[in-house]
Amino acid sequence: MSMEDREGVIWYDGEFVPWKDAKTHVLTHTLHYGMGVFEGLRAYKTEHGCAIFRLQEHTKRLFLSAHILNMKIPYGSDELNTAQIETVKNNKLFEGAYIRPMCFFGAEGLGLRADNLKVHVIIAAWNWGKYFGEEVQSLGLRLKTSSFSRHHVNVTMCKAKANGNYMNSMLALQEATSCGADDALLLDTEGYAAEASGANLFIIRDDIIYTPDLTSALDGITRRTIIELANKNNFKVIEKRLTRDEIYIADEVFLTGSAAEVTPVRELDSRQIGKGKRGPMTEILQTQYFDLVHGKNNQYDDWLTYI
Ligand code: PPE
Repeated sequence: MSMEDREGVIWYDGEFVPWKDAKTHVLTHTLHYGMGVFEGLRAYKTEHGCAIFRLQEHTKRLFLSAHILNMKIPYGSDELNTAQIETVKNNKLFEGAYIRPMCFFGAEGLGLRADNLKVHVIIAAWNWGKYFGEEVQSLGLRLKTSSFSRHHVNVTMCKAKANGNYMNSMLALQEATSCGADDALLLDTEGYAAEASGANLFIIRDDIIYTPDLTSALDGITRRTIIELANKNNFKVIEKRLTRDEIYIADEVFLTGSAAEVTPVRELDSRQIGKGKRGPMTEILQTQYFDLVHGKNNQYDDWLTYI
């Protein structure tokens, strides 16, 4: 079903408009140059109703991304938090949702020098099932090292979840899928593993968890969650530069992201990783992640915003 042709409502610049009417002019600045910022977060069904996972942190990152791009969001974070809650509620997504807020420059002017641009904000939400499909949750994904490097820190801004950054992700993903893999592993410009096209990377070797430092990878909120859970389990976590061959010889590998959740990796560049399926520590962290987002761990109640 086309994303345009759905029932429901979209929050657009402070009010709800029917889904099918949430249209924007073709001369919208961000459509031409990619200068915009967005978020992606999920709401899950819990015993006490539907709850958005780490809403405040996602909204905070949206504002930080906008700050990096020198974009002034004409709303406060409380307003956008409320709007996201209302978006889930008004679309009756009580079984769970993926929420997509985005800030973009309008069609008030065109050209790189346009200086009269307004910042517009939309929030959409819909039911987005498993990002990689159900079966890979235990079987694991196949990754391929990309010929496209992750952004250099001085080319685009890696700390910003910026629309334009995703051209790089899409080039890498298209290449990987056309070679029969499920996702791409992007290396940084110095050749160290950075992340997948839309998810952070973790590897496990001899019971120690490693994840690339955040020089060119997105500061993922799921990544932070997994580090917290690993610490609670007394699993050692080391953030450092990782080479692709460290991944080849890892015992376990998994990806994290709001959309991707916690997804095991079974292969990189046709080399089997570990036993070629979800490993035991990955399974523990994945199970704890799903328990957490479904409100089954009351130690982290403040990470859940009930609808
Ligand atoms: N790296 C990248 C490049 C990325 O896009 C994401 C999220 C992450 C890491 C993980 O970040 P976090 O969600 O805070 O744990 N990718 C979003 C978009 C995916 C899409 O296909 O669109 C997401 O997961 O919502």
